[in-house]
Amino acid sequence: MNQLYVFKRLLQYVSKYKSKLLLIAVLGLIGVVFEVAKPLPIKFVIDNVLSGHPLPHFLSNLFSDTSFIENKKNLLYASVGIMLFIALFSFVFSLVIFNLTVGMAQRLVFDLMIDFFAKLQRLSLSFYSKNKVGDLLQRMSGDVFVVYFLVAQIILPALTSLVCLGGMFYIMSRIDLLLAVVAFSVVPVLAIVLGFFAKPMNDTTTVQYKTQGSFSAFLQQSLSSMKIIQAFGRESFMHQKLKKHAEEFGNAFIVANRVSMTYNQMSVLITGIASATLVTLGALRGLNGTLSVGDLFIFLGYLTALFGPVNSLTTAIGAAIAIGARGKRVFDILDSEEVVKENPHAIDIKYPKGEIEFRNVTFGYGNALQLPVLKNISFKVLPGQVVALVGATGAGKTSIISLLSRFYDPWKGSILFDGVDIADIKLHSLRENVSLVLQEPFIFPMTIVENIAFGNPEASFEDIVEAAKGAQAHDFISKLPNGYETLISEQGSSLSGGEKQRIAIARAFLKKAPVLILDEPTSAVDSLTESKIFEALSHFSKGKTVFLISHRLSTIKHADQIITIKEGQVVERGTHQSLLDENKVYAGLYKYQHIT
Ligand code: DCP
Ligand code: MG
Repeated sequence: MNQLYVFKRLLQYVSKYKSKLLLIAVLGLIGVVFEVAKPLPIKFVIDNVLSGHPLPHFLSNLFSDTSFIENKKNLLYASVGIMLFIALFSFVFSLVIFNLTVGMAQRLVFDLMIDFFAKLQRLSLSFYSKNKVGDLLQRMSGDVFVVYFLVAQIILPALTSLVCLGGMFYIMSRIDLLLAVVAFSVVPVLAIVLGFFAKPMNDTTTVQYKTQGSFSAFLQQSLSSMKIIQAFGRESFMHQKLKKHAEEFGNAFIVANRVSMTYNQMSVLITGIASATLVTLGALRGLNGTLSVGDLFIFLGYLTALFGPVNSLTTAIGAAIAIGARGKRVFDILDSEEVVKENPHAIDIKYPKGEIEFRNVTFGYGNALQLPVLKNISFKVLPGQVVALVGATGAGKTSIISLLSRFYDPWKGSILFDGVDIADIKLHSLRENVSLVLQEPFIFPMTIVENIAFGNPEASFEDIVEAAKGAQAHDFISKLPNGYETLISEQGSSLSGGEKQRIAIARAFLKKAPVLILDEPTSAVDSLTESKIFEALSHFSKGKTVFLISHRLSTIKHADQIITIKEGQVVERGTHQSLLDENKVYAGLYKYQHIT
């Protein structure tokens, strides 16, 4: 992805605000007229008031009664009046332009952020195993501002500077062509210097934003694992690591800034040399009488004023280079491939029944060259059946249900929901029909009510309480100071592991989906509470297809179907009794649990 591509993409965002940009540009150009006109009244004061030269004809012709302008004081007041008028108007104009620009640029950043977040929500879990949250955070909260800089530091300043330089050149060349050409000869010299600096500036800023991203990523990871760091007493180890990241970022920052600073200072030096040349030439012309003092004054005035637009042009170019590097970080994500893609002809599940079939599914988390985690898995579950997946840790149980919710796509084979390949079902529709309780329950930093109703925001309070009762969560929730309105702190740290699990179960109970998946939902609760939850489960799951993963085999005895997974393969299927009769893997596991 190159710089031009980044600009093309950014301009697509800007084009939404074309008319506003045009308005700002027009106002900016009017502002330029004031800017260019600023030194002119002083020329009148010097040449026509103080030195007594007559006014130029085009001005004196404006007055029918010449006695007014023949009075020097009147002329002085008029010139000063014009100066004040210009000052006042440029003040008002810059305020208006600034407000319009900032407002528009802020909208642009907002647009880009929203798209970025929407994309993040579409990207599959394999993306998140490759990209660090902290780095993504940096891209979304920092790097998206490129679009702001594009408008506020590049497009508008470059445009007004160019026009301003054009206007100055016109007036200067009217006074003295040669001097004007000398003044403007800085422009090609600056271009050559820029050509020399462009690549190093791009390279060093790229490194700067990359190291900044890994710094944020490290910081985010440490902050969210502070408990483990403290528990293991590894503060100084983490401190060293942070220092290393901070140093890398700091060094990259210094190098990048040193390069752009050198570039900026070289531009200042070059314009400085040009000024010195001009002052010499101009003064010499003044001495031999070719230039009036007023003209010389205008010339010198423009010369200092020339710095402004020339500097904002060079800054704009420097900013453009930095934007290329930062914008790439944004569009790398916005353009990254959605591994779990929605088929354009995908359908909605209209009348879900909840029949699930795995057909020769092979899957792994890496690429197809690595070893698969699931090998040739096939089974069928009828609507309303309870199916239990059992097997040793790492056998692949969680992987199977992750495929069913389409967090990942299988390498080979297919998964069918009511006879339709889930790859042909809209992601939203598929997930709407599957309720999930994950092995590691996730609790949002919101109130308990919001957490339980997360999958069914329209649920009534009575339904929420009923689900909580079923999940054996009602009692402990009622004892909390604010009951159902209690706000859970970040990462749910104010709840115990078992309490979090019960809230996650209540959430799944409340979501009216025909397929319910429970991945070790009760691993952190005591056996009495567990048996109560399973009693409620049979009430809440009436008519639903239930996938149950549990290491405590006593909880799955009544399943309609038990599937034993070993090293990613289905090794046996049947009911509790038939598998005991077969006396193979399941029977072995069950007997072991019963003896101990
Ligand atoms: N695996 C992986 N990348 C992931 C998740 C898992 O490489 N993001 C690997 C680790 C295991 C294998 O896949 O070797 C199967 O993992 P599962 O989580 O599917 O295993 P189980 O759910 O059966 O294990 P447990 O009972 O411990 O939950
Ligand atoms: Mg698991």
